[in-house]
Amino acid sequence: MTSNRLRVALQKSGRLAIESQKLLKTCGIKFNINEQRLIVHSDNLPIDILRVRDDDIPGLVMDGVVDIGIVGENVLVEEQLERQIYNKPASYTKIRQLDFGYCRLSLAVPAEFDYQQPNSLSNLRIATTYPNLLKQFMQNKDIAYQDCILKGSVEVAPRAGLADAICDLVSTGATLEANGLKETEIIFKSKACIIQSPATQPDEKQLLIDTIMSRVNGVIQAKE
Ligand code: PRT
Ligand code: ZN
Repeated sequence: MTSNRLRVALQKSGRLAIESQKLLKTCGIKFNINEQRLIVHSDNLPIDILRVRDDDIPGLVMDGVVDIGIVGENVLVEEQLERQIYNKPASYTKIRQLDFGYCRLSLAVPAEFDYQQPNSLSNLRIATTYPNLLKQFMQNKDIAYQDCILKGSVEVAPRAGLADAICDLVSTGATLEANGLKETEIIFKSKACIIQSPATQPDEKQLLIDTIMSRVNGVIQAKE
């Protein structure tokens, strides 16, 4: 399935959606989002924008279904680790780090938990949406644990009796506090980035990517 148009994957809605659209628009790519539509054609350049769940973006890039994507490094590295287990295509090129989507993946425990070091979690159950990043951290420290993989509501897992601790994204820390949890260890720092597929072939597409990237660099430098 090759197309001469550059395919760009963005988060449809959520924390990265508005900033991602704004960045492309500031780079001179004209388009109008129709909430109902998955694909949006640019009005002035040979670019198609695909609006998807953020979790699908790394795989679409790694499989060469789209040329570039904007996604959080947390989702990107988690998907890469997952694909490596199953020998699926897992390569990409990070062509730009962006200045939004800042967060950290952290371990957190109930406020009354006597936490000294990661070892304090030995043989306990940890709820997370990021099992592979958690596994990488715990294996590096040689700590045995069990996981409880949840797609949402991770922060309520300890109170609900599903887990002893959690490994979840944190930005201000307000969600942890509201759930009686304390952050004990940062295991991964993340921000949004632009990734490119190893499969992007025709020269015209690469030229267009280079043009967009030089505009992105200009936009970001102007803000600094
Ligand atoms: O529907 P879709 O699957 O596309 O979206 P999503 O619900 O999976 O993701 P979304 O939109 O919530 O987040 C998209 C990306 O934004 C994440 O993958 C991160 O890269 C980045 N990001 C930045 C965050 C946060 N900050 C963040 N605070 N993603 C999630 N959170 C959540 C966190 O999970 C926790 O529930 O916010 C809560 C904590 O926030 P604080 O401020 O209370 O600490
Ligand atoms: Zn998601």
